[in-house]
Amino acid sequence: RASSSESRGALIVLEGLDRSGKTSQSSRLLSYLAGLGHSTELWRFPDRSTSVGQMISAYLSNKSHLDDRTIHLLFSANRWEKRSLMETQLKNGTTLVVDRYSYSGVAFSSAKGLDIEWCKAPEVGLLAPDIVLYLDIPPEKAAERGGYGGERYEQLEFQKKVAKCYQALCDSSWKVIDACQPIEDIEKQLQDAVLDHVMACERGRPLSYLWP
Ligand code: FDM
Repeated sequence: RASSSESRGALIVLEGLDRSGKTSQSSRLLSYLAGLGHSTELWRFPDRSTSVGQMISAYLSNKSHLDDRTIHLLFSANRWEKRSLMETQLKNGTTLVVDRYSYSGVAFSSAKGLDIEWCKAPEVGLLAPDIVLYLDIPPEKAAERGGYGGERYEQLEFQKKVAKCYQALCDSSWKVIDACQPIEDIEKQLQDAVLDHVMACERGRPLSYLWP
């Protein structure tokens, strides 16, 4: 082969407000890619299985209280502790479908009033996604879907702020999908959006790093 480019899996990130449908669409996307014969894994952040993740989980369920910057850095640490495994899996050729990533980290913390650049800083050097799929839903519609489970951030007024912060992060590399459409339509649009990226990574698109 002429170049040093190595085949790898794609890093696919789904973002959106609570109740935007990320979690069910992530698993549908995983089944689709697996059905095409791709090696794939479903990941999510926060990863509550680690000791950092348990601190985050206690915070989200209001069992503990932490300073805004402290919890921000724990969310970031939770991604850093998974970074090397993430790189290994991608280089092994496994595509990762990730439910929330650094964009949630920045959007939710800056929605509390923290400076956006301060929020972005600890994410620098993490692997950059090949594509960000944003499931776009008006906060009021998301709230109507019900099932806010009572976790710390699951409140309409706060979700409205988060939506504005996501808008500030969104650039032309994001694929914004109207999350109010029927589930199957969303599913199809996500499938169409990822395929080119999965192929490009197979052909050896180099890994890149936050913030590109
Ligand atoms: N969240 C998630 C953050 O505030 N920062 C982060 O870095 C991440 C990954 O945690 F309200 C918030 C977003 C959400 C909450 O997410 C838990 P799940 O998807 O409901 O587990």
